Amino acid sequence: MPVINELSPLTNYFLEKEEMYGAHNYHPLPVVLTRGKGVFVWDVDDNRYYDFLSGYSAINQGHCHPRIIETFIEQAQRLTLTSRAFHNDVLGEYEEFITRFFGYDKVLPMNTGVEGVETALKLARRWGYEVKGVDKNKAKIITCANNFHGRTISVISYSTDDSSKRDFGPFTPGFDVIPYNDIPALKLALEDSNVVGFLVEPIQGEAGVIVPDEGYLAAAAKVCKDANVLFMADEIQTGLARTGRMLACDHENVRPDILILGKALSGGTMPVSAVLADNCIMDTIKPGEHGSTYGGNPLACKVAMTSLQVLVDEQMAENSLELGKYFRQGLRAIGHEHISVVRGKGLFNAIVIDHPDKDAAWAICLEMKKNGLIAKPTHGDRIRFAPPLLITREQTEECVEIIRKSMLLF
Ligand code: IF1
Repeated sequence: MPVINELSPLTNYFLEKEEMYGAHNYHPLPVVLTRGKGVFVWDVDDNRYYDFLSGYSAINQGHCHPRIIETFIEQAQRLTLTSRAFHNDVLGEYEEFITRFFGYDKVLPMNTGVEGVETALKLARRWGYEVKGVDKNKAKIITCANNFHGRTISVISYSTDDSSKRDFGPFTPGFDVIPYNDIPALKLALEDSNVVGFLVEPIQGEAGVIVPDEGYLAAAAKVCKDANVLFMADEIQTGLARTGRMLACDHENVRPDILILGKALSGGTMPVSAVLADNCIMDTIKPGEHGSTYGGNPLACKVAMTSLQVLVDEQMAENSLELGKYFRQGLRAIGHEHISVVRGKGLFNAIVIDHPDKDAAWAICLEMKKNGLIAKPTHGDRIRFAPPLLITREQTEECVEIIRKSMLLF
């Protein structure tokens, strides 16, 4: 890999190691981070950056939040894993906490987000056969074009993004894809009595923060209810205060039949995911029919409780809602000819770069890095902006100025 001249020897040292010994399954921004605190991260040359990706919204509470880290250290020195072969004195406390927090009968704890999605798919199918009465192995789940729900083979089976699925076949059957933000298309799809679930991102993240029309989620939930189909919300990226409410579904007072959480559920410390549902769905799973080695481990449970409590105690949803509006106003005020779209909800935003140079978004991210803000393009021309939710008004203002200054060169 050519050494990029303007990078320091120390930065190149780490880049070259990854190049030599690591799978090339990512193309990261050329920055090597070594420390994080709140909205800031520092690279190995002690340059400070605003983190405008927040670990793809896994770090909503800010890097190394003191209360979350304190909980982590305390539990890590006591008991980290029992497996589910035995009980422990944390799991039940966590299950009660999170089910009351979100208003569901039960939770099934997992680890990564995609494991949460796979769990939700299994629950929907199992409910379909045992409660709805769909013929065995005929269950169908509806998903949306331009979705991102993770990278397992079943989940990419319904991806419409070639880079996520090319040459990974054969794929898992039982999924239909309809256009996002299209109620008539959903109604039509639900005419099939074998449909057991509709899996949807309240805002499509990887697609470039695609916000559906006002009322889409509520209308989709109603169409599903009328068709006896489970409304399954993937709030792994949109949830946990990111969009200005605890859940993106809260903006439309929609209560998903199956709620899938991940990422910031641990404040960026470790993979923690959760699937919440009521008994009529969750009780279709019997002992020994689903699980994972680390699912519901005491360390994850303690960290998740503190991570959720911090969101509430520090009013991060309210801050996200208010500063998200302020941030979008600032971006629009830049009035740059090549910023064709500014969109988002709360502090979950993106801009679309309309520029003759197809690599302009990447170059803009490199320029923003030089000016102290790190973000990364998605799908070439979209730059996602998602800072930790404890950012202040003054910091938001400073970041708009960094973006404006960086755009001057384009
Ligand atoms: C990557 C972005 C991608 C997610 C939603 C489930 C998952 C994700 C809505 C799976 C994960 C991550 C994965 C990471 C980059 C990032 C991402 F949208 F956030 F930007 F890829 F699309 N549902 N999103 O966003 O959760 O298994 O990763 O814990 O794979 O490159 P996971």
